[in-house]
Amino acid sequence: MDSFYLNEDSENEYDEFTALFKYYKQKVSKPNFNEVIDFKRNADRFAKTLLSVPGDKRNLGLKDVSTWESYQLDNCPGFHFIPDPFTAEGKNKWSRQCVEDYPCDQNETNIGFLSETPWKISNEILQSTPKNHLSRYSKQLKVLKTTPVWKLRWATLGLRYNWNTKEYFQSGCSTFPAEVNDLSCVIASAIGWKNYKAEVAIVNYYHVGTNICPHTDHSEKDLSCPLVSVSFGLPAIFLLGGQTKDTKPSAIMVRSGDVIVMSGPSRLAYHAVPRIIDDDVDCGSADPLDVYLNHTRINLNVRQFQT
Ligand SMILES: O=C(O)CCC(=O)C(=O)O
Repeated sequence: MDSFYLNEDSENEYDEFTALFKYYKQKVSKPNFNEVIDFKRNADRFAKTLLSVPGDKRNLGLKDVSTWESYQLDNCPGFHFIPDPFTAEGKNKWSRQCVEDYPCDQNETNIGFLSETPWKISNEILQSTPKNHLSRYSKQLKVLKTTPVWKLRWATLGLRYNWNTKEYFQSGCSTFPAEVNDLSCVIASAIGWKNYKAEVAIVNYYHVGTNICPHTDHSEKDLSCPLVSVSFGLPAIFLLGGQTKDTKPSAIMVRSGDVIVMSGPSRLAYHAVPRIIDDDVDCGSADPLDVYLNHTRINLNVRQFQT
């Protein structure tokens, strides 16, 4: 299965959102990215706001908050894009937690409840000299595909989620990581939302060729609280539309460390990730985490459930 939320998406329907989703998702030929909004490469084309939050947040792996910028889109009020507010160490720390810690600790995953980290890639295997004319890159990918971590698609933190009914289970929740709450509070507060309380998160793990279909996140009790979304690893195309799939979405380039906040009217906007962008180069590292992130995108998607 390479798509999440297949039952919600009507792939045979024709609407503006589905049409663009299919365009960016296509495998036959590489889509053209000319229309993709790239806040990093074309920053001068977009209005930006400087953000600030008092206090030193370096313990959360964040750069000085007075250096953060936020971009918004006229056609989708409440949407904020904060280009990579993390330090390099911060990105490493958060992605490692997403792979090593969050899939266990009584958090449910698509491969069940894990008693230990699925992270089992030996440095030795990754560093060993490639045989049979395989480049190191191909060898690393081959090894990765044999490890449990490759099977991870999602993990839920806090309240468990019923993917069929799209409701949260009220019981059997795991302890929500305090640090994820701290991180989300700083981000929410930077866009002016005080008293955020993160209660649920879905960690999505995407390999090249996988995607998440058009959907809205409407299962939370209080839909006025922002959704905070943080990405690590491979870049991706993120589609952001309107309240129905008849609105043509904007395509936005999301890279490692970038943060998206969906608040106000954008909180219930259709969105999707049709394509993970494969750099297709040897990352030059034998650190298993670097190798994993060279083939994967991680998205930590945080919500407040109720007021
Ligand atoms: O991966 C992303 O950027 C979006 C994930 C998402 O939409 C979700 O978890 O509901």
